[in-house]
Amino acid sequence: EDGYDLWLRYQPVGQQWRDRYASAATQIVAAGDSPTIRAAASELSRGLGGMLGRGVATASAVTRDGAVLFGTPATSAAIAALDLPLAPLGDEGYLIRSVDVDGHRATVIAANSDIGVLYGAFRFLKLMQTRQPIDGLDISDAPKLKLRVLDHWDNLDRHVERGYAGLSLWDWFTLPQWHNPRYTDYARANASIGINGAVLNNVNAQAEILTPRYLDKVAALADIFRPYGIKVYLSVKFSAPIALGGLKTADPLDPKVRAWWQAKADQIYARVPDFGGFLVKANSEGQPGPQDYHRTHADGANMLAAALKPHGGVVMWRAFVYSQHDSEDRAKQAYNEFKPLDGKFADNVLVQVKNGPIDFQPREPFHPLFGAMPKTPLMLELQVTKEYLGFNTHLAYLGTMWAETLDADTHAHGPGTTVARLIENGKGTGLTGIAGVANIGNDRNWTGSEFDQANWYAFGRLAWNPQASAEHIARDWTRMTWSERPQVVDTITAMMMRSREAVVDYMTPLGLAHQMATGHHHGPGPWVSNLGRPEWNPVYYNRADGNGIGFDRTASGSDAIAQYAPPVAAEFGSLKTVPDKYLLWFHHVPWTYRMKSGETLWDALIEHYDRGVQAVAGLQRDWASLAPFIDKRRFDEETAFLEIQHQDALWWRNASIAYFQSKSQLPLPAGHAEPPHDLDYYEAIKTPYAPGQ
Ligand code: BDP
Repeated sequence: EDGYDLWLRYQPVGQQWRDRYASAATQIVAAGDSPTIRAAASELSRGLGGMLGRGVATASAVTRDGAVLFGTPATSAAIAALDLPLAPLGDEGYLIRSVDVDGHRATVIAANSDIGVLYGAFRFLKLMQTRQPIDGLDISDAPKLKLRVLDHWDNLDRHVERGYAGLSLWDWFTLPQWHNPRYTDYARANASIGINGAVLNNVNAQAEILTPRYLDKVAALADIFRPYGIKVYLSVKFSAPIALGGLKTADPLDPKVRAWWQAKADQIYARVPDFGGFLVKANSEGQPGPQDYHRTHADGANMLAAALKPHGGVVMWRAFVYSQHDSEDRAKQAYNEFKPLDGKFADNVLVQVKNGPIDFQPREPFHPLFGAMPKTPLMLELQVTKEYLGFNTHLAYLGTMWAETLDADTHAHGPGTTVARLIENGKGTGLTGIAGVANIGNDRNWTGSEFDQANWYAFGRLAWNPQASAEHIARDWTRMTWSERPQVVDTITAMMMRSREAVVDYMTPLGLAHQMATGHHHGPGPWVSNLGRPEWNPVYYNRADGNGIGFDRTASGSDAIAQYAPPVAAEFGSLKTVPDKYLLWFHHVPWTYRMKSGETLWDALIEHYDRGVQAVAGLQRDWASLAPFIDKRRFDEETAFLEIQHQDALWWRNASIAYFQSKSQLPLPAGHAEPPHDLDYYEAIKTPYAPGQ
């Protein structure tokens, strides 16, 4: 096994399950022959055939016990006759039920739309992949969010920004003629977890993607993805009217600029009638935007929205902004720029907000814009690729991290206003969504490591249901990816569940953030202070000095805390109630500050670093115990990656302690080893060709 099959391996089930399943899957009966229904039929053939170890017959009607009938009431009189309660399932939901059809025992997979049927087919297969019964079924499900989108930060030369899994999957050079079968497998994998959109190119966009030559290539991908319910979207460069259209300005209120975008949208929809829309990074990190013309983000977004509106497209406008002139506290800037614009966006605009106020750190409190824009649909942006969590080699299951954000209580409209509930609310537009920055490339195993597949998987599952349990998701993924053996499932699930906390502990414990080395963000750099803008430097975030450490975001400091609803501000703002995990995010405290546990901050900090390193050693031990049960190639790769992670964790621990000790001048608590080298040694370590920059 080389990981190519992801969680869709469909390996033969053990004898006891084969006996149970075989009689409930004797015949595949497709109602309809659209490309989507054909995709469902082919997936069921592949999945049932693989798991049962024999081909399963196809038929045009139910003629024996154990038939699997799938379609919509519109395409099948047999399904219509069952009079199933499909109305509440919307456009994408499905129902799976054990029924009687023409006197035969059957399973029906039904939906209002073909794509719902395909999702149902994958769910039916998952029941078997996770060894659930498939008789006596009565399941119905529908996604809670409308846009479930992967953002590919892929450049046209196939370099992937923050990508650790090879080159871009999109081979622009051979498109539109060559349809690499991988494009279809990508679509299958996404459909299996309900992802229904893909932004094909980097948010740091190249204008050329909008030229007819590239739009033809985009259209080819859209055609391949369409049967799987996946719409394509593009990141656009705000200055494209200048770069491509020869205009003198990209001012969103200029009629020529507006006409250019309208014509461009028309040109796109002529090729891709169901094109999803635009994703925009504007006035952030050097990207052009409406503020270049003294216009607002709303002016910019609404111009693009107007161009897309006649065709049904949407604008996903990013709130990830920070600018040179306001660097007092970078964490405050998105809120400051966007909150005043609440209510000013067109009804086909979503504002896309990262989970935390800084930038995809191993841990951040939730972004204060959640709850602060009651009139604007907010789309949550997560980073599936592990830019700040050890690239592809560190084992860090992000399901727990995302659940932490989704479950966070903003108190915006009283207690229980979690981020999940906020993003499920389209504010009257019907628009809801979530985006994940993809971790996918052309590596054989797609994501650069086996365990990073779990993050793609978990993103899809949480996009479908933001209130799903990260642990259930990990367990399902493990069963499908590794083994049905309980020992393997329990061990791997437990490893995954504690993995992200380990990364937080060895990289940025107790609310520290942005301590990574310059540019590539690989390895520690807590001492870095030489970068052009203050908020690019780790010292800006840790503020360590002879007295103490941490960023004061209370009223005595930047007062970022005031951007949260009063109960949250009160909790995080008080040293008595702030959770330890956010202590240094919100407070600057002396090295000798007494933690709730009674120990000093200094001692607690050291303990966290060591706990992180020990946790990785624990992952290694657990993994080693699974050697007899895991195929050799995948086992060996993960063994090596865990060793890399262990060395990196030690490096993080030693370098961070060496730096902070140079400030605190305190001895390490008993039982904790001094870093083996001095600070100069760690500062001199460079990783010049680290991937993903
Ligand atoms: C940061 C990345 C950078 C992205 C930026 C963004 O380092 O490569 O361009 O986010 O989200 O995390 O726009």
